[in-house]
Amino acid sequence: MTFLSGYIAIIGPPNVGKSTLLNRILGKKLAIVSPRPQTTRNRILGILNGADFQMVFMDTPGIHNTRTALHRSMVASALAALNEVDIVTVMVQMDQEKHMELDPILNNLKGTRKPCLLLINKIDKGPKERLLPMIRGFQERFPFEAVLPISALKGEGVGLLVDELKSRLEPGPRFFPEDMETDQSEAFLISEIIREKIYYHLKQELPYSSAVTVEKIDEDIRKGLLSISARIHVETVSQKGIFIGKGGRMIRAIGRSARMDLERVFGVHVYLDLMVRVEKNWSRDTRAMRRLGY
Ligand SMILES: Nc1nc2c(ncn2[C@@H]2O[C@H](COP(=O)(O)OP(=O)(O)OP(=O)(O)O)[C@@H](O)[C@H]2O)c(=O)[nH]1
Ligand SMILES: [Mg+2]
Repeated sequence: MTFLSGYIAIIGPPNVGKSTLLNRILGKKLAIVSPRPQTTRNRILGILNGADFQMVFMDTPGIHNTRTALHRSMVASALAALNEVDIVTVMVQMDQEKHMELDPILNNLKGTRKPCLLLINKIDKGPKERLLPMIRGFQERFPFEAVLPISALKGEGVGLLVDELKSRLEPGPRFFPEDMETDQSEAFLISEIIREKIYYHLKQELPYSSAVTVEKIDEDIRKGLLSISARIHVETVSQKGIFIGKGGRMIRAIGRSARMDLERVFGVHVYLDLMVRVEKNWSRDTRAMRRLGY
């Protein structure tokens, strides 16, 4: 029996459901998800292991027009994924009209010999009769090997997608140990879960001005307790005030939801100490970005 393996990129505009799909395929939450665009900032690997195959999925930041240093680096890392993988899946969502935001992606894919699949996500939301003309439109725009309607949230079409991908794997090694599901460190996963809660609790542009670092993790196995100390970095003093909130209400709310999620993920009690710190205009400063993990 030949062993089959490959890297598979999930790429597309912001907010179409790329991270939701990664989580759905892996059957657990590896990537954070939010109703707002530009949630994912780093590439995240999810490794699907079978007896005779290994598929390494790469979730990427959404591709969009952008100016700040942070967003430029996000988009660059997503586009670079196209060169590093064996199979490309491009995701769009049903309720978008023209899908012009695909142009930079399709331009980057021109001339590639890699199998490219188009995923139309969120079919649970849209009228099904719109699917057929959409599929045809995409096939005219780019020689996709397949156009697959899915619902990453509900799971519809996802099994079929995995089968389609499996049939395109080539003989290759197991890139990662069989019991490995992601390349993320514990600290990164913790900082992402905290960041996810920020997207839910804070309005408008505020989440985009924040970054999270984990300063310390102490595990007391006897007590089943994980003590985490983490920092939220914001760009201005006034943002710091909003993140803390009246009498510390906001930071407590973020901490509480993060702690509940962390307890679910790690299966132990969590003590979470959160601090807010100003790192002036960090998202425009590549050196500060590097310090914060971007
Ligand atoms: N109805 C519906 N909602 C979905 C589906 N897939 C994802 N969503 C929702 O769409 C929103 C964005 O999902 P994400 O997975 O964060 O999207 P993303 O493409 O990773 O976004 P970025 O990381 O910002 O590029 C979330 O609110 C999801 O719950 C789907 O199949 N159906
Ligand atoms: Mg994402």
